Amino acid sequence: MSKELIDAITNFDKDGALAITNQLLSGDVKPEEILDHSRTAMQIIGDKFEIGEYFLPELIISGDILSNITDQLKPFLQGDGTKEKLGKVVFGTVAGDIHDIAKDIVISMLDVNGFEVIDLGVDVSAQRFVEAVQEHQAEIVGLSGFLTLAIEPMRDTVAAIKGAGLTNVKVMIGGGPINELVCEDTGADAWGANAMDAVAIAKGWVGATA
Ligand code: B12
Repeated sequence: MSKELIDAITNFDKDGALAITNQLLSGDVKPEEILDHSRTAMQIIGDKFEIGEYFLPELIISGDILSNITDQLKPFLQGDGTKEKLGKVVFGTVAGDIHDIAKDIVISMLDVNGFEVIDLGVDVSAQRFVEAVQEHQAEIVGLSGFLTLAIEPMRDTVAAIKGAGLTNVKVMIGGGPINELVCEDTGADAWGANAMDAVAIAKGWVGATA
């Protein structure tokens, strides 16, 4: 069934992909597992785009399919039942980058795990992050980015936050090109490969058990 889902996405069969997602969910397959298969499919499409076999329309169509799948998954994302808010997180996709599907998934997971998340959207300037942290008195900032070109705005955003004297605020980063080296380079406090990492990192920072 997982192969069927990957095939449906990579064949741009939206109805098929949504029907399979439904079947998987009613068969008690975890949303995280369905996300993993979707990610594999997006990787295949991204790779074909990179070698010039696919173009922007294919990215747009597959992005729309993935968006619809994640909307279907959101009610099934389970937290740990925490009722009181653990802390505030300001989250956004950095300047110059408009990829937001992954951002929305991470925000949903933080939300169901007890965090209050202020979603700044996409193409968010460093200054806007600083203002939002000050306005909401957030303890944590999450930066998402999928373009290699997003790394520099991430570095600028970390510098702007620390430069504004918000030295107690922790910054985590994630998205396509992000790894340990990029994390060190940007000066961020942590990086994560997926939404569960984001939850574990944030919980660690507020002293809650992961
Ligand atoms: C869909 C898509 C699009 C859609 C986005 C739709 C949307 N609403 O988001 C559209 C069509 C808009 C798009 C546009 C472009 N795209 Co695009 N896109 C993709 C694609 C196929 C999938 C991205 C995605 O959503 N993946 C699914 C998510 C769910 O996967 P995930 O990584 O597992 O998500 C987890 C982690 O990232 C992590 N995470 C994410 N953020 C954070 C944050 C924190 C704090 C933490 C801890 C974790 C975390 O948690 C997530 C959930 O578990 C990728 C290919 C790929 N391999 O990723 C290319 C890709 C990212 N795009 C690419 C490019 C080049 C572009 C364009 C420049 C194309 C163009 N010529 O215009 C434009 C850029 C526009 C812009 N200014 O941003 C390149 C980037 C290359 C590079 N290295 O810079 C890629 C890699 C394709 C490729 N292989 O060439 N794109």
